[in-house]
Amino acid sequence: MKTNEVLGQLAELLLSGGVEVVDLAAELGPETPLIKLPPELAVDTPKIEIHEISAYDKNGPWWAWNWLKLGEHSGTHFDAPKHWITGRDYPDGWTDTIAPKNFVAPVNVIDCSREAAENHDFLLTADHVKLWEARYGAIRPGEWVVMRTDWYKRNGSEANFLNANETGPHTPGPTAEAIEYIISTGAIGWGSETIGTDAGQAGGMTPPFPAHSLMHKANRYGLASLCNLDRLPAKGAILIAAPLKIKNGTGSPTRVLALVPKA
Ligand code: 23J
Ligand code: MN
Repeated sequence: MKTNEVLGQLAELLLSGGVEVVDLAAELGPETPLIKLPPELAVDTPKIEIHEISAYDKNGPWWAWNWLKLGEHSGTHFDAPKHWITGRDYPDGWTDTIAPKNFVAPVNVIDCSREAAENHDFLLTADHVKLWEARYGAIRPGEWVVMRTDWYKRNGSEANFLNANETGPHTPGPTAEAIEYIISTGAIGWGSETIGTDAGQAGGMTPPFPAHSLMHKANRYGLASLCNLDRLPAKGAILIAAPLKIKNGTGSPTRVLALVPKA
């Protein structure tokens, strides 16, 4: 495999459309759903604000621009290891200190859309991940693993997306054992279509919020509020997810993209 030939072929395929660029990010704005944590436990991220500086007017006659009020963990976003107490000691765990090679990696897509439609609290187990590997091939070190649920189709409505009632939020996610197994494969990160990388009921699991707690303890990453995972193959796509280089950032809204071979 000659590297320059492969990159040249990729360039041709990008230009011809043989490799498609699929947008895995949701629109970012004042309507973007944000996580709501129990008020006795935590302070929430404020709603996104987009403030106009000028729009080809007296504030800037030939240009338009805005300034933003924007949480690190808003919309489609990247979770850095420093986000969680278990990952607090990794010097390369901030958004500005993660090695950039980790922002481009193959992705494994586990389709749980049928299960999540039947059970909003569906939990992906380690056995389910192993069965998926038996069918599609091993998850290799350095790759992403993402959970397709089609939950992104609810992203337009915060109430529908958070799906909370008097017993809290009800959204699908992984068990602690599934995350432990995924870490054992050497996977670089775990992604989901829901508001965070954990299930809605994950605050009551052991450990609480296992996707956050265990992935970040292992210096791995998270991706939340992904869209369009139904447009990806189980294997064979390449994920591009580069957080903003926020100084000492714990996460960042991210325009996550996938390079997908056209069928
Ligand atoms: C803080 C506490 C719990 C969760 C989260 C943040 C997220 O989902 C996040 O955006 O990292 S579950
Ligand atoms: Mn987050």
